[in-house]
Amino acid sequence: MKDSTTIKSGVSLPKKARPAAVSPRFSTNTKVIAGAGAVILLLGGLIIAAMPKPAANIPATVESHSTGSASSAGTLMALATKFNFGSVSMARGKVTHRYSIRNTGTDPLLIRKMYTSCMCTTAALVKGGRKSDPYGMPGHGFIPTINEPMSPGEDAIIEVVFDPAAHGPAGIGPVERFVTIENNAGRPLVLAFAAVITP
Ligand SMILES: [Cu+2]
Repeated sequence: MKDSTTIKSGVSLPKKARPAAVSPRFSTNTKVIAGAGAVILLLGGLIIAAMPKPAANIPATVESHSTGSASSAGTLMALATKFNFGSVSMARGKVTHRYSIRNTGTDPLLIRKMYTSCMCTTAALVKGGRKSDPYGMPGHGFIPTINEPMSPGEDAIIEVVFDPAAHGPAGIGPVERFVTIENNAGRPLVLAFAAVITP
């Protein structure tokens, strides 16, 4: 009798305790799962919040497109960019050289400005039977904007006049001068010449 009662009570107690112990375990597990779900939702929200950043690239692509389409198809070239007068006598006066230039591109271009590196040198544009005013050195006179168009394949002449006596007797010896032709198709075209000035 004593054994049976102790067995009954011993058996009955664990049976009551088990369901009570199991049900709290389920509830804690669901809380952990719910907590993990909240973290995933939070991370998802952060990723979505970070997504609009690539949209900032749109203005950059528009910018590169507009610069790419701007006047890059015209090209101003010279048959020869350098010339050597050799020995030039002050007593014999001014000397002239004609450079041939061409728009070798596929689009029209504009010659904007022309100027020389020294007051002893002038340059004029000769095109279609017309000759421009001679342009000199910036600072030795106002350099106007020319805006002379050149069609694709069109030729022109840059007529350069050099005065060996412009610097007086101190100007004897070797010299190098430059003519710069600004245009809307790219970098300025620079023509150069050399001379050795004698009395
Ligand atoms: Cu000079």
